[in-house]
Amino acid sequence: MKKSRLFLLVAIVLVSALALTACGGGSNTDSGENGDQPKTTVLKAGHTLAPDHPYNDGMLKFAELVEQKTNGQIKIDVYPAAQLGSEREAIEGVQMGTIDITLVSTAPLAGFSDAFLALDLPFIFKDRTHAYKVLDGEIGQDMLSKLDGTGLIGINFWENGFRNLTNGERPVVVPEDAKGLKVRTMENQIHMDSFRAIGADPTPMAFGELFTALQQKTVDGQENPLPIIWTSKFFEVQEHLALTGHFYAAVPLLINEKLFNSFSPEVQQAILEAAEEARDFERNIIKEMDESLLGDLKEAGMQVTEPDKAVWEEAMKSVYDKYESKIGTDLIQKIKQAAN
Ligand code: EAX
Repeated sequence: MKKSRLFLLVAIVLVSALALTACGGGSNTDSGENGDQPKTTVLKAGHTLAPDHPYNDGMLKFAELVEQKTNGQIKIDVYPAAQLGSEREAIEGVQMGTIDITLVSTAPLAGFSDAFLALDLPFIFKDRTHAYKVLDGEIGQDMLSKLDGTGLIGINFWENGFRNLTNGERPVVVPEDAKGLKVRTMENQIHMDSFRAIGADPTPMAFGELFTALQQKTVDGQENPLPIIWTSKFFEVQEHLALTGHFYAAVPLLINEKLFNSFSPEVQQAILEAAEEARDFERNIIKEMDESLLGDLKEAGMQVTEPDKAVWEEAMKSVYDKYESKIGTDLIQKIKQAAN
């Protein structure tokens, strides 16, 4: 989160939360032994990925830092592997307060807010540096602020990464090779239209159902970054990997708005600072895995192709025409210009 938004957010709560004397909200709140100790609040945080995916490392780091920075006032229990529901269910849960925190790709958020649509356009980001410049800068912070009032606070963006196409049928190099493939996508119209543009048959599905669908060949393929292909063991049920890098999946860290606003200004600042450190920690692990996993995936039997990304970008670009008016030409231009 940009420092200016961080301090603006904290400044606003300083004024509005002066009357608050202690943490509120969350679950399993208990006071100290003799009652005059600050209460300990235990929060529930969920995500959909495997315990050995960087989402989990990042969430555990976040929990450790929040506990440290609040002197034990806030503890966070982390639930991986969709134990608290799919990403759509987790977003609803955080909105309602049945879940306190979640980490989701922007794609399923399209069902709740248009704020992030631009981020799911094919080839919108040139590389990580470009993505971080946009996400951690004014554009990304403005997108997150559009969640305010929806029951969600978007704290900052973590990373899922550049998504690659896998399938169980045939090698894919040029877009035509994917024609007719039944490809599982996230529940996002831009993702689905991007695969329709190349003649594939997109099937939206919650992540938790995907491994079985691939195993049972209900779908031919899927698309995800290498760390997910590895930690969710998709190499066991997908022979072909095409390094298309067609979408970049940014990952907002979401917290229940009422809960966050119930905390003292000091606790809020501690949470915001911990989220910044945990984000950088998580992004670094994703980057390291992205750079090291290709050999492991080949060793695990995947046949890897390296398509010409410019050809895929050209083949998917019609989705820009379809969504430009909804997203805003200026915003798309601003994002693309940030690459320079
Ligand atoms: O956000 O659904 C997906 O393919 C996502 O990459 C996953 O849920 C992590």
